[in-house]
Amino acid sequence: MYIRRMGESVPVKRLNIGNGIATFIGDTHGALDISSYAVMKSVESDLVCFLGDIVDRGEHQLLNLLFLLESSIISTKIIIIRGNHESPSMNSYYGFKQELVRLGLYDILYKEIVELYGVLPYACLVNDRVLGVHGGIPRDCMSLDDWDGLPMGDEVPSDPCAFEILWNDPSEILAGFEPGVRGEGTYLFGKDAFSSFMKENNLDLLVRGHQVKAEGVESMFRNRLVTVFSSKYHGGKAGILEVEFRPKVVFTAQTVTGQETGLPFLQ
Ligand SMILES: [Mn+2]
Repeated sequence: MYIRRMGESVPVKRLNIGNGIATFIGDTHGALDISSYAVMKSVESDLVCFLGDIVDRGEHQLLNLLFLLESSIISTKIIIIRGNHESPSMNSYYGFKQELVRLGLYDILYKEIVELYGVLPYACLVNDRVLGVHGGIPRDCMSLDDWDGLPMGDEVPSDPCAFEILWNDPSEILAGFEPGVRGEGTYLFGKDAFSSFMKENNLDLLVRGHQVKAEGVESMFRNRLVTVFSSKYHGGKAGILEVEFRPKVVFTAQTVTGQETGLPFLQ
């Protein structure tokens, strides 16, 4: 039902918002109040991009997913890209399958949810200058033109580039790529790899989630990469990143707590 309503499925969602404001929300992991707050804030933004990892871990995983799907269908300003937790293997270990079983909805809903993971974009590109992904840059797809050819519809990304976009992490102490600590097929990317990628694709800023940050938002690589983490279930603050195109790209970090969202029914 949702897939039919979600429209065209593309690996890289390209958007042009002129001299507007794009808001990026990192991993929410079932934090429905943070997601609701961000969607409400979308009236002040020209785009709100959720960087994946919508389910697993938190209190309202299914509601969070359905709320964001509905919001993205109703409003073209709201988009969701895929995280590494939009995957059945992760959902087995980190709580989403268990939540669906507990609600008595597993048999009814899970097959369609998994199909839906396969149509979520791997990246969003705003004004050709700011790229949003869940994890990071992959070793063997240094041109965004290659990303446009990534296969869609996979339960778990079969293409190594697609997999790494969801899983890789930055490292300021490395130059190139090194195997990551998250398991087979995951990599860390260092400053030279990052610089090459940004130059090759003429980008100003890369925004990604995937790593817990105590302050919710953290920048690296001389402010050209920002990690945003927006779940309240990891002990840190929930980050929100606003990127203004003035037309120079300027970003501002904010944080919010569950209490501050003004949605007490979800506390
Ligand atoms: Mn993640």
